[in-house]
Amino acid sequence: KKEKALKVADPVKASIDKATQEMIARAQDLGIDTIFDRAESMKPCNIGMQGICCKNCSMGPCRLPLPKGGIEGEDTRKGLCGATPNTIAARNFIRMIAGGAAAHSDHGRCVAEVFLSVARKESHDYAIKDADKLLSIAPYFDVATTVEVDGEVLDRDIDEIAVEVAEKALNEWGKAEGELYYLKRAPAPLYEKWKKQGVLPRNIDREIVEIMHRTHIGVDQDYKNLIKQGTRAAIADGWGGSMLATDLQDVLFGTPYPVQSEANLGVMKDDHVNLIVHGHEPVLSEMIVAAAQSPAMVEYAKSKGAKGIQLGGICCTANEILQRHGIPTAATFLQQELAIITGACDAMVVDIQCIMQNLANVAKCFHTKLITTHPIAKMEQDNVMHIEFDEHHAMEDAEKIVKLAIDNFKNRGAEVMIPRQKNTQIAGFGVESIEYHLGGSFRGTYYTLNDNIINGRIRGIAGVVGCNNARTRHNEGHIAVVKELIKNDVIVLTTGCNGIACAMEGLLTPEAASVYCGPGLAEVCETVGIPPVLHLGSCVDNSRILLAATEVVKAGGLGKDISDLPAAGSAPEWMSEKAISIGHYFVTSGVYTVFGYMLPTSGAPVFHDYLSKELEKIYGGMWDLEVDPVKHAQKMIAHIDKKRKALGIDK
Ligand code: SF4
Ligand code: MSK
Repeated sequence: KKEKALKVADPVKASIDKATQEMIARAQDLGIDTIFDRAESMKPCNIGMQGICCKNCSMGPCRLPLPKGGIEGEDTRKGLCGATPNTIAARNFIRMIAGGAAAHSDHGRCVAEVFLSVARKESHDYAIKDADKLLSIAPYFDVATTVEVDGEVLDRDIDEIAVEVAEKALNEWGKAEGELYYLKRAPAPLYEKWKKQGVLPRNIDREIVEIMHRTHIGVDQDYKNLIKQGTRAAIADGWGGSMLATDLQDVLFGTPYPVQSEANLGVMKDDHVNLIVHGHEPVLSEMIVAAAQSPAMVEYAKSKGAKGIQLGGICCTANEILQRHGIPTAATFLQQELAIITGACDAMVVDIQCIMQNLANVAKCFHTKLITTHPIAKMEQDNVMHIEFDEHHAMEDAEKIVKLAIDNFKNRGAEVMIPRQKNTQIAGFGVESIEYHLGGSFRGTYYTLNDNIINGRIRGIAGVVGCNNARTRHNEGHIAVVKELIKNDVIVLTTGCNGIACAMEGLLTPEAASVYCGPGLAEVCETVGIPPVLHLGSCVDNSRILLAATEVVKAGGLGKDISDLPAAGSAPEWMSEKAISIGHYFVTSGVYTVFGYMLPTSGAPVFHDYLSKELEKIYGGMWDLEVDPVKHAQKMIAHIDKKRKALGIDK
């Protein structure tokens, strides 16, 4: 059944990417609506956008629009209970942090549970792939890696260490006393700031629950006190749930090292079985990669008339299997419907987060099998299959899914139209590989990151991350911000859909250095053979940016805290609650962080000013909003220059 959109988007205005434009037009020809069309038909609520609509009780929603011409004199707006715009905006803001921190951290919990079952030898399809990483994190949990026998120091049994680390890690979600183990990984001055402010997270779940309590009607009514709890939950995400997810995934599936791959819808092949994995959690997709690459499955695909099996990824599941296996990236968040509209997607497997419900409606128009796999993320539509993933028979589940895709290859009915566009990418970076590729340490030689920042070849570091947003032109903000930064010698660390957008544009190649970079950054990239934009992985891997910044601080020469570094953060096209949580843990870790599109705080000017001015006095980092991407990057560069000056290394 074909559905007709009320209004259709102009493909060229909707995206800067040719493949996306072609596929939006094809969808419109077929009468299938996509998110781009729906964004034309439905406009957002202006009051909600400003953060000043409260629906925390049934006497509301109470909407407090800013008077035309702004506030003169006292701001007398209030909800039925008397809640002020600042209280309402702060409550809404920290509820977004709770949503984002919960998503990242629940992902981390799932990985920790799988890790525990592997450590206890209850799940036989996984093994510990990176024992060195396990040994490197064990001390943070106070887990000994050696044992003394008869006066001799011996290595402890790795399985014993794994069980102990897994138990302590899992306990981080709900322990009754103390604080999160990983907080002490932060530079000491940052830890002391958190301690002084009383925002050290106690356990991950508690901080999220406390946000829900404090934002209930009639509880916390002081926007400064509310944001303090938002800070505690955001730190529990960045330095807790997300960091644990990243580390335990590295231990289980391997720490990423640079790999070559490709990106954009053109990675799909019309003569192969196309199996797409989409979402965030790599526990099942790791198995799907293994199953799809097994000779038996490849032979089976050939027996069904295909030349092989082409795996591809969307969103952060894509980033996870790209980083560790070089599996090509098919699409960003906004292109997910388009992957099915190629008519060549034989199966799409989804896990959690960023999965549009409309995928099921689009899949109805094609032969695509849409498969949900997670008990907490099902779809109601009757054309969706649910194959529940269980780590105890992970490979069996994965083989079942790969076989389903292969068996579906023959059912392609509609004409296949795969856009030709794709680009080469070098991904797979992390703290370890940045160190390795830039001279083997962070300081002390011609090649190292710190030395090149100090001598000015690299002006500073930017973390540019986050989603696509159908309210902005797809990828335009991402690419313009990143190009402006590297043109000005700022090296970019990327994750999430920004990483995918940069890959599609060819920015994740060493060759991009001579085309797009200023002379200093180009020289460094060409000397060591790295791209000017380093892909650090998925949304939870923003924790790698925190740790990279920490290593730069520890190496010396650039101040004593993250807030001293010539560094800035950005999310040009953000849309998810997770982005607000990430933004807030960047800010409260000392990073000046600029968001594009909008911030849901503009209707509460006092609260907005607190986030964008006052927080700097407490944590050294602050929020900012800039819609114009070039000005957005220039603001980041101005901050970087301010920090260079303070360090005495400006030119
Ligand atoms: Fe209105 Fe207060 Fe209820 Fe919010 S909590 S909906 S401001 S009465
Ligand atoms: S997938 S959270 S759209 S980055 Fe992590 Fe992309 Fe944002 Fe989802």
